[in-house]
Amino acid sequence: MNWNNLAQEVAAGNQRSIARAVSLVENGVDGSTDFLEMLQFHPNIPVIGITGPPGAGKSSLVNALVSHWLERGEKIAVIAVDPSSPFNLGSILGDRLRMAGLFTHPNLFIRSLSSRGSLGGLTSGIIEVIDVFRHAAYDKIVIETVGVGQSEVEIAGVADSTIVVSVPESGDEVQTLKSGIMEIADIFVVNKADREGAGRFARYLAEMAHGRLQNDVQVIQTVATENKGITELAGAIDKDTARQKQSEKRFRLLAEKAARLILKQRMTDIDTDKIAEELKVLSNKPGFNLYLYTKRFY
Ligand SMILES: Nc1nc2c(ncn2[C@@H]2O[C@H](COP(=O)(O)OP(=O)(O)OP(=O)(O)O)[C@@H](O)[C@H]2O)c(=O)[nH]1
Ligand SMILES: [Mg+2]
Repeated sequence: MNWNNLAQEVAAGNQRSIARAVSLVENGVDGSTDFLEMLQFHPNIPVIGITGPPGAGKSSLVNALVSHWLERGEKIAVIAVDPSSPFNLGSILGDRLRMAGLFTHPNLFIRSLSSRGSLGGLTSGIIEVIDVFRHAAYDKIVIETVGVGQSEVEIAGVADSTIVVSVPESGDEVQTLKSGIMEIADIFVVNKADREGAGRFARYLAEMAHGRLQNDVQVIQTVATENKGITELAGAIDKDTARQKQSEKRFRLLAEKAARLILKQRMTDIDTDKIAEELKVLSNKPGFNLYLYTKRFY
């Protein structure tokens, strides 16, 4: 494997090389750490997270936004994270983009990642994959993730701008506003605004945000399937991205990513099967203490 060559091809925007690099990095194959060390870090490429409950219209929104950005001549990378199956991951998003004739667009790269085997809801290789896209100098990196469990809160740990998508009926479900969601949203989208109650719910979200002194939080109504509100949403994203560039949050995010990488590195030689075997013997011995036992791994 000529990693140097691969790094150059990725930087040149060669889609096949990007696909290859993403797979290698995602699977953490031998040498991929050295490869990651070769990558150029373009700090100003915004990572945009899109989350929300199943069926809220996230993929439809990504599709509409991507069309909008491609028309503007931008290069976009999309990551679809699926919490359950590694096979139908983002298949709906893929179908949509295929239908829109965008799937093979030279300025679009779409990749599905499984969230299995990760520390939390998000896939463990996502930071590295994002950095491959950064090296390829995409203008924007978009992550779609279904808001179940912890994943929507986790996405805020990797995205510069987090968009929380809901629908007018969500107003009736306290669950939508479950703890954590209000704090992570930079932009609220009330999608399916062709349905009743969208305006009321949008105003409610704005009031909630302002009540918490989150005055920069924007609330946008969209009808993703009819391309309504997409220009406004794209504008809101630009505005938020510009705001984030000035903010301390960027460095906190970067520190969080650093911490995740350090944690991952420290965990690599921890074999829980082996530890279980050892504990089977040790824990029955008098004077056993788990804190003293774990000290050897520090
Ligand atoms: N009426 C209406 N339907 C919409 C709108 N946006 C999306 N839909 C429909 O809602 C359904 C779900 O849309 P998706 O875009 O797949 O939603 P999603 O949030 O990506 O779904 P998951 O990835 O499965 O969580 C589809 O049948 C869409 O056609 C909208 O603005 N109005
Ligand atoms: Mg989807």
